[in-house]
Amino acid sequence: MMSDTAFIGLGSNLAQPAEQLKGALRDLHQHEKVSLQRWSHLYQSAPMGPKDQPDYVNAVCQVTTSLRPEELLDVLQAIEQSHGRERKGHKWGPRTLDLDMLMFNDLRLNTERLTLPHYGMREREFVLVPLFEIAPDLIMQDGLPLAAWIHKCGLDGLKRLSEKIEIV
Ligand code: A4P
Ligand code: MG
Repeated sequence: MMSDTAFIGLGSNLAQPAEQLKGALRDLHQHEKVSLQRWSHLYQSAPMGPKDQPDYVNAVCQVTTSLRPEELLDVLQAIEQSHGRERKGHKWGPRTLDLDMLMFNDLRLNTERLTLPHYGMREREFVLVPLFEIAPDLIMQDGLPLAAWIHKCGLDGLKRLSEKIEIV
């Protein structure tokens, strides 16, 4: 039973970012214990953190799954690896593919491997805006609607790309 719902943030700024995100959505779609429900347009933005790196392309998707949160993280990390992700240990550096688990049901978790909801969501318009596109009624962990979080976060220079990914 794929009875649990998770939101996943996708990001890339190397090696044809749009293609990386497209491939990652296909990989999720093809996993037998993950069912891809909805996904946002692609959004381009300047890098948060070090500026000497290319612009990012981001998206958010919603899945249902029969996996436990740690197992879903394993799947996300395996997909990152298969897309040539290198962990160089330098914070917020460029990457071919980054998959962050934003939320898993309304679970709160803080283990060595997994913090839920994702620690950085609140400040990241490139997460909140695509999330709003696919889940406009979402209530966040502090009880406020997602729209209120977006209002506080501001919308500096996030650009929605015209292409919407088709999954076949
Ligand atoms: N981890 C804990 N909680 C989670 C979770 N909810 N989802 C642990 C995923 N992973 C989680 O992640 C480090 C460890 O976090 C994992 O081993 C996992 O056990 P990582 O992907 O290896 O490291 P990272 O992604 O380089 O670090 P970090 O701090 O997660 O980077 P961010 O926050 O993802 O930032 N600018 C724009 N415009 N768009 C972007 O997408 N992304 C970054 C990277 C920088 N600037 C950006 C963007
Ligand atoms: Mg990450």
